[in-house]
Amino acid sequence: MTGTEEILRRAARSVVDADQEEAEKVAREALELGIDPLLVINEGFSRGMAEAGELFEKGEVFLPQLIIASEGMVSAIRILESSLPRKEEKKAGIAVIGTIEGDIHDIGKGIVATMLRVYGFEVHDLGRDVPVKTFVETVKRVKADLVGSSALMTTTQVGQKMLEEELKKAGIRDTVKTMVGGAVVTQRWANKIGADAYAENAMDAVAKAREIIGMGVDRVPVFETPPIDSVSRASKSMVQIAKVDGL
Ligand code: B12
Repeated sequence: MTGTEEILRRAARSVVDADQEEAEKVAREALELGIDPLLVINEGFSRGMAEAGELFEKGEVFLPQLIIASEGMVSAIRILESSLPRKEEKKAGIAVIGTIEGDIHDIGKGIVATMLRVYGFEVHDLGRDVPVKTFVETVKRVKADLVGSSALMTTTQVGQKMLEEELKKAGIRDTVKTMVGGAVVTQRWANKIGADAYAENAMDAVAKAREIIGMGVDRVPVFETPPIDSVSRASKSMVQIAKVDGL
């Protein structure tokens, strides 16, 4: 096993074991070894969170442990983010992002925000549990090119639809592109509510963001990091994707 593989394995393990100290240690060691921080976030910690989620669903892990696991992952990501490069000097666009009201899941949204920043977007991260009106007001205030909303629960997914409606009511729907994501969200849902794009993971989000704000697919960034589709698929398969047609 190479040094990188070992780091990725330990990163994933630290989340499954809800071992915050080890998660932070692995993040620091990864930086010392010069391993790509995005690789460690996407293929190490995120993989571990997908596994922890599976155990949670099976009832083998309980909420308090999942909370500690999440905290460990968040602080490890913070350490890794401190050394992330900015791939572009020129501003790619202005993005507003947040997790829909009623939903406190923010790890994936945070990774998307980070990736957008790395790829040159000015990102206004509103955090989690964000009322639709705050999204709308911020889009207006910062003159955003893009607004991304995250929903991890079927109950909060409806907020993404409300966002589409409220942007229309405010008369600014034509001035901003909308992108939706989160474990329960699908391309079908995005089509249904009239969002401009759906992205399955953070890298897909960067590519789609650039595409919809008119930077062209030919300029989609080339990542050194392997695709994390596997993580997203694992994550999705764990979620009972509800029939949201009625929402
Ligand atoms: C970690 C976690 C938690 C943590 C959250 C910590 C945090 N700070 O975020 C804690 C322990 C606090 C938590 C709490 C709860 N959770 Co929870 N949680 C999870 C879990 C296991 C993993 C989520 C995660 O972080 N994944 C890792 C990241 C990297 O992946 P991701 O979020 O999918 O993000 C990626 C993509 O989706 C995409 N993406 C995400 N956001 C966006 C946004 C945009 C714009 C775009 C383009 C893309 C994009 O890119 C990301 C990066 O690749 C999921 C299971 C799952 N399969 O998702 C359950 C899950 C989401 N939780 C669930 C539930 C029910 C809850 C609770 C209600 C439990 C309870 N009984 O209290 C509470 C929620 C309370 C609330 N009001 O929100 C359910 C939701 C079920 C449903 N279908 O509605 C799930 C699916 C577990 C389950 N199957 O039961 N949870």
